[in-house]
Order: sequence, then C-alpha cells, then structure tokens
Amino acid sequence: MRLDSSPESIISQRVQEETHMRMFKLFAVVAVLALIGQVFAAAPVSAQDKVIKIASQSPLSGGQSLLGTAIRNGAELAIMQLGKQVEELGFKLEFVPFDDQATPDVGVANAQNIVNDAAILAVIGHLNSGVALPSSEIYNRENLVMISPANTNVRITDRGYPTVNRVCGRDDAQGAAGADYAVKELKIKTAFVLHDKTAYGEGVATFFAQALEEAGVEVVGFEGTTETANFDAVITPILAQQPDLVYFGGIYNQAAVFFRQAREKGVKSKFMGPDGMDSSDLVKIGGEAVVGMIYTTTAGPASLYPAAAQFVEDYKKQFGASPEAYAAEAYAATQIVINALVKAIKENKGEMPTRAQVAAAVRATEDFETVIGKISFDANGDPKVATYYILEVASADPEKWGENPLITSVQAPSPLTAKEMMDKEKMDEEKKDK
Ligand code: ABU
Repeated sequence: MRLDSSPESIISQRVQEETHMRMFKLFAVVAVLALIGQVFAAAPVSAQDKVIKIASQSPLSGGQSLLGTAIRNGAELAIMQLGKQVEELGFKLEFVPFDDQATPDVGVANAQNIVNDAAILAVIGHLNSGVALPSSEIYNRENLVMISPANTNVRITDRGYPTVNRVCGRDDAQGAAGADYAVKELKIKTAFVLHDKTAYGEGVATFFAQALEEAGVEVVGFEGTTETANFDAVITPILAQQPDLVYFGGIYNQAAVFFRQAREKGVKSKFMGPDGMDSSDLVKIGGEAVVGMIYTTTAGPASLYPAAAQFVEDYKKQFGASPEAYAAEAYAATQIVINALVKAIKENKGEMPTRAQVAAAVRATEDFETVIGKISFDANGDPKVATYYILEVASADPEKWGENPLITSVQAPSPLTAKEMMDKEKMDEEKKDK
C-alpha cells in the first residue's frame, strides 16, 4: 500500500476527519435530545394519572333541561369552590357533565362511557328515576359511586347497592305526605290520579292513591298518559266526574300543559302534584291555571337552610339565574363526594383511591354538614331522615317561583332507619319488662 503524502491528500483526509467528528457530535446531540424527550414525554403521563373526575348526568337539553341544568350547575359550583381540598393532596379535580336527555337509553349509553373513563370516580345524577335505575346498574357493576340529588323512586335505594345513594327523600313518604295534606287540610272526598307512565310518575301516583284510599277518599280514576300536546281524551272523564282533586304524578313540562288545558275546558278541581312540579317552568307553561296548585317536594326551599344563603348568592353570580329545585341538593351531593375523595386518598396513603374505596367512603357519610343540612346515609344509601315540604304556587310569574309559600313540612325516617328505631324501642321495652 502506498501512502499518499501530497498536500491535497492531507487536506482531504482532515476534511473527512472533521466531517466524521461533526457527524459524531450531531448524533450525540440527537441522542441526548431523545433522552431528554423521553423524560419529558413521561411527565404528562404521570400527571394524567393524578387526574380525578366527577361526572354529572341530567337532562341538559329538552323540556326538563331547566332542572337538569340546575343539577349540573350545583355540582360544578361545588367543584369550583371545594375542589382545592382534593388538589391539595396532589390531584387535579375535573368536572365532566353529561346530557342524559331524560331518556333511559341515552343515560345508559352515557353511563357506559362514564365507566370506561378510569379517572371518573363518582357520578352526581340523575334527575329522572327512570334514567337513574338502568344507568346505575352499569355504575354498580363497576363499583362507581352515584349520589342522586333528585331521584325519589323507592327502587333507587331499595336494591341495596353499595354504590347508589341519594340526598333527597323517597316517593313512598312523599306520596303519603301529600295524601295526608289533601285529606286533612283540603278535606277532599274524591280524587282523579294521573301519571306519566315513568318509574317516577307511576310510583309516586301509586303511593299517593293508596294513601288516599286508606284514608277513605274515593279515587275515581287512576290513569297513565304519555300525551304531551292534546289532553282531551284524559280531560273528558275528569270533566264528567269533577273530582275534588286532580293529581299528576310526573314532571312539569308535561303536567303544566295538561293543567292549563284542564282549566280551559272547565275542570274546577283543586290541582296537586309531587316534586316533579317544582320548577319555575311550571308557571311559565301553565300560567294562571296552576296558581293555587299544591305541590310536595323533597328539595327544600333555599330560604330554609341557613348555609344556603351564600350558595344562592354564589350560584346567581356564577350562572346569572336563581337556583332551581335540586341545584342545592346537587351541590350537597358533590360536597359529600369531595369529602369522601379526601378520606379515601388519605386512607390510601396519598395514592389514587379505587372506585370501591370512594363508594365505601361515601356510604360511611355520617352527620356531614352540607349546604342543605346534616346528612347521614343508611345502609341502603337513603338519608337516614328526609324532609318533605308542601308548598302552594303563589304567582304566574316564573321570577317569583322561589317565593312560593311553604305551607308545612314533615320529617320521615328512611325505611331502614324506621326499622332500626322500632327494633330499638322493642328491645328497650323488653329490657324494662325484665
Ligand atoms: N323526584 C323528582 C324527579 C323525578 C324522578 O325522581 O324521576
């Protein structure tokens, strides 16, 4: 081999060496950048692991969206104001509202999406028991806790699911409270009872009618209808009988149309309904026809809760409207969830809790102070004691809905609490006799 030592060859060799060196440096820089990139790429993944989400499900569109939006807003306000309790423990708390459209199929499809998101650890919802019942089957299968602000159907909690709770009352007690008032104060002798054929409407109408009959009132008609526009077929038999009272077990958007048409057609009976009537849209749709109507509700008027004054002010400021029924209950339900999350994270030594741990912490809620008062859950997820309010519609002006006078209220224990009280009484009696 012959070595070429000419000046041109030496220069060419140096150029080659420098080129290799530059390429080596370039590779080194690329390698280091790739390593740094990997480190930074890993950071968002671990930050994502630290996200906890609370979902809500309620109708945000359609005829019942006024109450559904109130539920979403109540939950959102609580997360905005109290989320820092969870964030101080190193987790980002996010709110994910879903629109169930007051439709069981939509609620179930949303529920499936909700359980598929591992970051969702609790659900606030629903408005409609007929949507909550099938949706909560899915939550329960995945240990995902639900607290309902508004579902009053008895089967919500009577299934005994460890994940299903509510902060409102129940339709067995609501129906009985309404019937008691109708018998003792309105002194009715005959009643026509309608319902909307939903789990809620039919359920509460059945309890109401049963309690009337037990008190000696003649229930001259008990019918379900899904009509929303022309109620002639329902009104005709009512007109023929002119009962003392007409009761509609259902929701305001349908019932208000019925009540208006019934008055226009000459029905003179007193009108009454359950908490599904508790919305300013009842008078917006029903007008003067529903003024003087009596309704029961398990959503206490905000003026009754000392802690609710601030809530009402903050809600108006945030959403530009007065809170409708069940907004404060949604806030209270979210307070309970946040409290349970904090407990579950601490019990889990600062790590992300499982859904089952959060569900257990919610169910253990005892004497917890919320915006609607102290709440303790019984073993089925009912509040140990609930309050049932009876109000009268005072004005056809929707702006004055919040001023409807409270006629009376009654407290009733949940079935499990009532049984415990009776068992204790019996034991005390037995002890005394010994
Ligand atoms: N309780 C009022 C909302 C209707 C429902 O429970 O289905």
